[in-house]
Amino acid sequence: MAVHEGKEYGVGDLVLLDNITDDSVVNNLKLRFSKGRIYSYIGEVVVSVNPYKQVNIYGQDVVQQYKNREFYERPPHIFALADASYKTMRRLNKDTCIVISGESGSGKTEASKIVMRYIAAVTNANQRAEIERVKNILIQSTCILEAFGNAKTNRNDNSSRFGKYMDINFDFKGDPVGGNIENYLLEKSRVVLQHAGERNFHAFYQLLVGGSDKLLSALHLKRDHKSYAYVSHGTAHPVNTINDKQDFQSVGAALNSLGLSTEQTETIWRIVASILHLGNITFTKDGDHVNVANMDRLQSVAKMLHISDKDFKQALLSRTVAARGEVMDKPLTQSEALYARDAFAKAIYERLFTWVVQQINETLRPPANPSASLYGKNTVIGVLDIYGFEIFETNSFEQFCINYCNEKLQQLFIELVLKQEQEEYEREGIHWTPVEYFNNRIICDLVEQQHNGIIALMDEACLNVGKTTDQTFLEAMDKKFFKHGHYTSRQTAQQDKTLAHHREFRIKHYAGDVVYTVDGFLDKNRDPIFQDFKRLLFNSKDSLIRDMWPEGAAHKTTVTKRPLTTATVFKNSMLALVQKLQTKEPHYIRCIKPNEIKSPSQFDEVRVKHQIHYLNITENVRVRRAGFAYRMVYKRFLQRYKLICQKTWPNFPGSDVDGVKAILTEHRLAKDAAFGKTKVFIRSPESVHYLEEARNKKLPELIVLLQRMWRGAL
Ligand code: AD9
Ligand code: MG
Repeated sequence: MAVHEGKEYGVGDLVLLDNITDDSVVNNLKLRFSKGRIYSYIGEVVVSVNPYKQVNIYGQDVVQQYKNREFYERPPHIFALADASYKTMRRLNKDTCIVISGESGSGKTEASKIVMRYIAAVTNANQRAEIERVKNILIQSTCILEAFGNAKTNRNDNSSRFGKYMDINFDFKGDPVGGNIENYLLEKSRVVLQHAGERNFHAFYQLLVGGSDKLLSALHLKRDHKSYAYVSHGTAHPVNTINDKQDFQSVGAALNSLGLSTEQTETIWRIVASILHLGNITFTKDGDHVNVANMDRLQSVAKMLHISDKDFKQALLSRTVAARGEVMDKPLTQSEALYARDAFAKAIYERLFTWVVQQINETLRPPANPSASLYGKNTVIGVLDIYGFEIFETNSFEQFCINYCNEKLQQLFIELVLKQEQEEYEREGIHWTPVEYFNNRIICDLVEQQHNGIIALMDEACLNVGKTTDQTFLEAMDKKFFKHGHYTSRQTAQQDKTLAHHREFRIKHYAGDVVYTVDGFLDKNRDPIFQDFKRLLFNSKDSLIRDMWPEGAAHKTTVTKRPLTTATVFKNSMLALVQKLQTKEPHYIRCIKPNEIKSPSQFDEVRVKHQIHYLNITENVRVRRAGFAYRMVYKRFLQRYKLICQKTWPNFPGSDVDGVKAILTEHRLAKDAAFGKTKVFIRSPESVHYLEEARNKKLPELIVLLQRMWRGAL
């Protein structure tokens, strides 16, 4: 078994550990990490440790070593998982998905790109032009999505600030013919505010650093990012691991490959520029009268968005209120005007992001393929790459959503891995005893339960505009979750010194305790954007901007239905996602972050142990082993080990299962095995080691024998 690369590399498959504990798992991963082996298996689950350096293991030569091979034939690698997912899809004509999880900075997005590159490398043997186009867009789209949806955070220089699920559609020949991206909740508050050490979305800096002088002048921009409030809060620019100039070029090329016109690309950068200008608009106050302090900024924004200065000014300073068919303008206070400005900036950016995703989807829309039904349906591989679990110094509504999303994925993993395993034993008629593990369903329920969960309480609070505040929402939660084992607030735990003040609550997540600051929760959940802004953008002279805001067509007196809250939309999209993943054959990549300092050489055992623990890695190994460390279909087992048994070498005349039994009996291992319907199950890793060693000993003899035969033949 190639998984055994030699003792100095530890075990490639963690189920082969002699003693399964968190410590032994950590030690094994540490040993492998120190030898540049960043991947390990738990059966068919890949455990990936972020190397924090370029590793030369993704080339075309390596692709060839994994193409069309079985999982255990080569040392652990993501390529094997990508290949298994692809093979399952082709052989069984079944949709598959690859679920990548792990905390922020553990390597999920990189893993998803490696999967995509592998799929691109092993398909389209006939060089069909249309397939090449699709592959090119699949690869290029990541660079666009990262520009607009990723940012430097204190955890990761290229942190995904949105969730992404990508379906790749294949035709009956197994070539990619299209795809679709679903994006989840972009962290748009970053557009207007970044914490110390962080940046806004990459696109802003790419434009300022990489845009030509001509472009910047057309956009009324100065190159110095410090001139713009929205990109200088975090004071983290430039980042030494990021080349904004080069990235700007790549994004331009990628946008081009989508088939966007020069005008459309120009509109994208004009929108980005408009946000930079917006952030510099300030307001003066004269008595009750609020005015714009710097009209030149306002004019720049209007010019970028092709809207009228006058209407824009009015939308910034007042708000249309419609009551009983009457329409009137209500002036905003200075702080309301600032709030409106920021809400406007966030909304424009979010729409731009959604529009970009839509363009990618348009170009990837799979063709209706009449021939597919003749040969079986078009099949899909889904790749899920979300924002990882995160704990910051201050955690807000966004972290609450991100961490809830991670809870959902953990829940899916627990259910499916356990279910799959159970099903396998049942299918094969093997008796097994379930393994104990922590089920995080209780935390998912705390957040999402209808009427009784945190999101339901938040929505209820949002209904009572004016009456409820973040503080009263917190009190309502305290009352409701007083006895909940995974919820603590300052009020419910007066003694608790870790909650610094009265505006915080704590959730005991599967991956650790997170203290959330309740400030802003209700506002972010309601997420209001005034009708006036929508109308303003709908009336833009730029048809693309106009198309982005169709709801601006509504008349002033139209009372629009209250939209669903942000958290509810997010919750619904998570439920739909989980449902979708459940219909597919899942493959898992579990990513581990080896240290907090992005070092290629440091392996922080405490941090890794914590991740091993909450990812249920050790339980996963135990479940996988639930008595049996190893399993293989009879035919393959016979092929692999027939050389170590006199009865089976060189050929066994009987059935595969009898051949396997003959091998195990000759080596006195039959008692350590169970015989399922299609597979042999072996209980202890020692037996597998023993078989492998016997095979390794025999191989040189065979080679000598073969050489003799050769010479004889010559
Ligand atoms: V977050 O939840 O989006 O904040 P990710 O996606 O888990 O996070 P990411 O893939 O962005 O983490 O990895 C973080 C950084 O680690 C990358 O920018 C690389 O510098 C580094 N990395 C991760 N995986 C690899 C790899 N296989 N080879 C080389 C890697 N570098
Ligand atoms: Mg990521």
